[in-house]
Amino acid sequence: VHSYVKYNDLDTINAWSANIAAQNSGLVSRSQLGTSYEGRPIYLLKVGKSGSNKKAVVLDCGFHAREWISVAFCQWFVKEAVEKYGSDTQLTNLLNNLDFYVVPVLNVDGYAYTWSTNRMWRKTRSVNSGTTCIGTDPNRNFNAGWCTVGASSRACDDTYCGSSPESERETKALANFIRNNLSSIKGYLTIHSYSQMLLFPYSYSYAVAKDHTELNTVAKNAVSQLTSLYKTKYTYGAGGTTIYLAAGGSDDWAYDAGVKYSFTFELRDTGRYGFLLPESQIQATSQETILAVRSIATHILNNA
Ligand code: 0X9
Ligand code: ZN
Repeated sequence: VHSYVKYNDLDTINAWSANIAAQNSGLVSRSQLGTSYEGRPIYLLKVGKSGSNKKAVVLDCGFHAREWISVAFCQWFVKEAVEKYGSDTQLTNLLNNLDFYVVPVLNVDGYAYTWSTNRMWRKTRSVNSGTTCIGTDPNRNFNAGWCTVGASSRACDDTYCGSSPESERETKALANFIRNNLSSIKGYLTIHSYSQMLLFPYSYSYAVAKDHTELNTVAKNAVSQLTSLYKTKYTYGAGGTTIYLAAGGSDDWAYDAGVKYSFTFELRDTGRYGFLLPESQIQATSQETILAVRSIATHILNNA
């Protein structure tokens, strides 16, 4: 049975997404973004009041299979949208004027595998030729300095970049969706864990993004909002200098494709529990993170 304060398995999440769309048809609709390597559907929720020429923000969770708090956050975000639409002024204004395209779990095969077999799995579950090692790191598989730094060309490694950019069905599906909707998509938010950081381009080099100053201000304000709730400390900045150089990420790719407001969240914690963040922290983590997402979305609405 589904719970917002527990980690839910993929079948439960898929049943939840069908339900929340059916029960909130004026605000949420579900479609299929694509199909995974192992044949699972990858769902996409469009969250927003219908209108014409709306700007849109993509919010994805579950790139890395073991980052369960990310997946929990996307569910919380949709729950808050449907529960507070019409009463919360800021949220109502955002949903009236923006569409959020939410991918509750991108790496569905990997996520299922963390439930069935190996809780610490990170990658996709695609077969690699010439080895028994499985999977590609989806966040090294985008065409942004692909496999030049902070990524491995060895299929057995956790940061394997894949056989070519977008070699994975999961990354190809997301990239195609963004490419096909570039005229409306103004923001790209990808949710990972852990380390309590808010990152923006670039991570594939130390090059300073054209919009660095603005993105830094947006990040600073988002982190300030996040921290205001429970005093959770976040750092923020360009990925290369704030976390590490790593090419092939979706944030850098989306930015270079033309999505100016492109951010990676690294949610709680800073290592005490790491990827095994207790369920008792889902609520607080989600609530503080939503404040940051609202802050970024408000900036997009007013400036994009
Ligand atoms: O290394 C990653 O993919 C992310 N950290 S994680 O621990 N969740 O794996 C950081 C991604 C930052 N952005 C890029 N490297 N493009
Ligand atoms: Zn991650």
